[in-house]
Amino acid sequence: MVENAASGLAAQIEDTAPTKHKPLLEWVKETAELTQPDSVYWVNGSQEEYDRIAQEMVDAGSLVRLTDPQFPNSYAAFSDPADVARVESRTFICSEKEEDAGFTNNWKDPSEMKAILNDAFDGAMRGRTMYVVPFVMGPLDAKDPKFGVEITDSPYVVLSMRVMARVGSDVLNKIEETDAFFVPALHSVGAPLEDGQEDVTWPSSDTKWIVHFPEERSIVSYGSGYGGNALLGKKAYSLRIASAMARDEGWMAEHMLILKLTSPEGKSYTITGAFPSATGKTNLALIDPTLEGWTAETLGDDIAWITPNDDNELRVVNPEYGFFGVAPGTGWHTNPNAMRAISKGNTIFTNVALTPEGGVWWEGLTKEKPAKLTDWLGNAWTPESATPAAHPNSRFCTPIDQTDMLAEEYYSPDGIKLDAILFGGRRDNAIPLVTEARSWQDGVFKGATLSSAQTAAAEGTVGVVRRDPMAMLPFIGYAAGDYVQNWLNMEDKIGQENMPKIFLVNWFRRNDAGKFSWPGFGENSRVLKWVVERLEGQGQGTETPIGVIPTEDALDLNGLDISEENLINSIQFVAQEWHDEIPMIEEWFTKFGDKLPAAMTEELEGLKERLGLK
Ligand code: GTP
Ligand code: SPV
Ligand code: MN
Repeated sequence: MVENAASGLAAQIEDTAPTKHKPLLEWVKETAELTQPDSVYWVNGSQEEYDRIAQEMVDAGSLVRLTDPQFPNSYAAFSDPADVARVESRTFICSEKEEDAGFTNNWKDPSEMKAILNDAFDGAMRGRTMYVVPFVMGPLDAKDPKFGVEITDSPYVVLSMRVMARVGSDVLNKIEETDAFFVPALHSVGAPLEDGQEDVTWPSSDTKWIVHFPEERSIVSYGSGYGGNALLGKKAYSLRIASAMARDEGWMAEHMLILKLTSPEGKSYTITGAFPSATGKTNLALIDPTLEGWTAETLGDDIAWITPNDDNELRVVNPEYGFFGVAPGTGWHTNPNAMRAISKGNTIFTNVALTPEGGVWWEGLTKEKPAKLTDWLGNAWTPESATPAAHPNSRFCTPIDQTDMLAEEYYSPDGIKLDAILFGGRRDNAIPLVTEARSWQDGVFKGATLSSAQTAAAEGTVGVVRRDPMAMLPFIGYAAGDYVQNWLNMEDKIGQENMPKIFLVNWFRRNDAGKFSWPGFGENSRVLKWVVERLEGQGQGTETPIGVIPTEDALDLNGLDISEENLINSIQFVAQEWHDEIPMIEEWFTKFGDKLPAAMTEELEGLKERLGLK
């Protein structure tokens, strides 16, 4: 019976598919035969379609339409409490050889993994609709557009993908016209419905697999509906698969925000920032500078594709189309630009709390806590409740063009010239507020040894410090040593004198009272100003063993209310803290084995010497 239904479906696909692209049709048919959905639907990307799918979800009880006029045409979704973040322990890079996945990734033999996935996907979409979502990461008119097609049985994923990526008929037509390669990205929540079985609001499976085949450039994800596990254009494609493409083609796919900053003199600079998950990219990307006369425009808050060109420039493009931002901590007082974008509507919130007015709330949205809420688990909540109202990894998903500060270069397939790169960690100590790297190679060393306290963006213990190279630990699609080498190679491509300057930053140092000593958010513009001054060959600094840090009076502190103690605690270099770091870095480097580039050992030895440790 099932077989009949499945072969009927294959015929239906053949007759009704809006494309003749052979490999795509074959893959869709094969997938339908394996997963046995009730029906197949090709996503065209229209507003009408988005509204209809959202309405179907509202009718089914799996999406809440917000009625508070502060959030027009917006929805809230609530996940299964066991499906709230990326699952790094279930994320795999299945290269042919284990050594090519490297020590930062889980690995399984590709054919072994395919057998497992084949079993998991057998009948996995029973009782559900299989959606086919054609998408492109980056502008459709790029020289070499990076296409993908996500097959998913989650309407939530369909709606979110339409916000986060360019999807639909235009993309499909271009794939067909140019007979383009596309990355097949197969996703199921892994919760088939038997005849008459009632659905739950957030179907998912206890078993989760987030799998990448970097050599054949394909993705398979099973069991989760959340964020990077399921919106496969994002981390799976634009970082893990794209980083492998980038290594082969001589560019870089990075976990970075992209910010265009214009000084009072009218000079513009582009700065990217690689900070680990939930460590401040969206906030810096949307910064509202507190310094008079400085203008910030954004190009992206999470992913940057960086390509050397023939004019010896690094050009940077954001492949995404929306923001998937951490909700907690986002408010009018911390991130007004994000709030303005969200308030235009068309936003999908996940795992936030609901207000009695039919709006949303999360910790940090307002300074005052509302008297009454329904928390993300559906329970009544008051300020006296012991648990947070919103999940710490709750998110807003908003179209990028809703921000008033979007730079026009966002739309350019050639992107924008890159001038400076920030590496940032969440550290109570060790990393000063800002340090200028001594060279590109030293900057790569700073990136390769970047450390940060873990956050709620992935499973694991929040607060534990781990090394997170270039903020890419969970996203490098191949061996980490080769990845570091790819960074070093950029200098050979465009020349030492043309390299962006690299800076190490930390907004999260704590004082003796355990409080953040630097106010952060809009005040980070003071650090950006110093960065720009250094690019212009100005800006006072003190030479330290790790690089140049600003002198106390080099930072523009005009109008800033900060105690002397907090200022010093923020910007200082403490030799002892780096003496303590060295053994940790040495241990970290042993993990790279013989893939560790010699340049990294050279930098480590140089640092030890400058610290007086040898
Ligand atoms: P992902 O989307 O997971 O990659 O995160 P992200 O790097 O974009 O982090 P985001 O900007 O969303 O910030 C995460 C958390 O850090 C939020 O709760 C912010 O309020 C907080 N945060 C961001 N910038 C600052 C800052 O300058 N100082 C302090 N103290 N907190 C900050
Ligand atoms: C991150 O974890 O870095 C995110 C959220 O940006 S997710 O899309 O879930 O990866
Ligand atoms: Mn991220």
